[in-house]
Amino acid sequence: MTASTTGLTAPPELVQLLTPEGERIEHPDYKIDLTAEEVKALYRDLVLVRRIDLEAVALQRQGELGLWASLLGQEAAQVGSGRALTDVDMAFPTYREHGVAWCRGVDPINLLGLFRGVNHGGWDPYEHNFHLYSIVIGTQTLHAVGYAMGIQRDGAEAATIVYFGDGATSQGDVNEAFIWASVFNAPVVFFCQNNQWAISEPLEKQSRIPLYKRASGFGFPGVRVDGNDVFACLAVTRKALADARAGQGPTMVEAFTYRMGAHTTSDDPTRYRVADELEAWKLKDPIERVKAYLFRGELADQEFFDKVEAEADALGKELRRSCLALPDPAPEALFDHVYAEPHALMADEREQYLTYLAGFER
Ligand SMILES: Cc1ncc(C[n+]2csc(CCOP(=O)(O)OP(=O)(O)O)c2C)c(N)n1
Ligand SMILES: [Mg+2]
Repeated sequence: MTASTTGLTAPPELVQLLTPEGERIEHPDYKIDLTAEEVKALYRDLVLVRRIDLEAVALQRQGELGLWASLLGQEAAQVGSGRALTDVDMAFPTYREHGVAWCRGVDPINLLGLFRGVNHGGWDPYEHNFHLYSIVIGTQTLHAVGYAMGIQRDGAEAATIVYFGDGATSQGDVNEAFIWASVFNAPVVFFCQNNQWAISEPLEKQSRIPLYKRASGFGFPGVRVDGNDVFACLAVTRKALADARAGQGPTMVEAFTYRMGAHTTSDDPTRYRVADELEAWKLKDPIERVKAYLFRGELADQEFFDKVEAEADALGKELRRSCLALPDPAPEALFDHVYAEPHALMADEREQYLTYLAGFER
């Protein structure tokens, strides 16, 4: 594997507004003016989202969750894009978008309930305009394009964003979604978090060209952004969403980042990737660079950082407490949300299942 295929060399086409050292740089196409308060709010989001993730990994390790897909390393991509959304926009996530869920206002306990196996989806997609997690790779891109075409026909001034990974770009569904979005000029942003790995398959097994360049073959713009730079992710996604709302059709955003953890808690990445890669990406940490920027510009003092840390501690503790207190659902609840209306087959199967359960001594 060469340095360029493992993503260790930042490609020149990368949109970056904040260097890994915390230095603010300009980009001619992506102007962004953030107040100190706005930067501090982004920093808080990044820290809290990382803490939710850390607590969830610990809970899984202690047997309290069935599984967890960590977002470690991808906080800036998720918070930057998540904070670019307005209330009327709709987001379609994969299974790793805990940071976007946070930005949409979904209570993280719902995410934990899903991975604990005590709820069947977790939240009402319309409550926060955040769709249900999708585990089947790439399917949500078609759902998102269908939704985008719907709001386009309604004449809504809103956009849709859909999240997917580098591996998902090899799915037929994703390529079909690109075509439909393109020819119908659908108001959708394809937000690809290129975290360099699809479980154990490296990026070089998905594409011979940078992923964002795929977009031009489908007839819409593609842009590669530093996925560890929350300012750049915010600016690039804002523009893509604004273009979509203004009737200019889809954009593909490739957030160039790195999956710092395992694919899920069931995976052991030491079996297929080298530690050097991880070490190199640690230097590009999305949180440290915002902290350095705030320090450098004297925009925040130690008291602020301590306060955010204390808030993260409290959030982690509360999340753990409420996770352990989640009630188990009734077994027959499995049949409740299969159809919106009562359904004879479901009713039959529910009865059979209850009879079966009644055969056990409790
Ligand atoms: C249609 C389908 N095929 C295979 C899988 C198994 N699978 C789960 S995650 C994954 C890799 C996805 O990689 P990527 O799209 O890069 O997303 P990441 O997990 O890195 O965020 C695969 C193949 C699946 N869930 N769905
Ligand atoms: Mg990936």
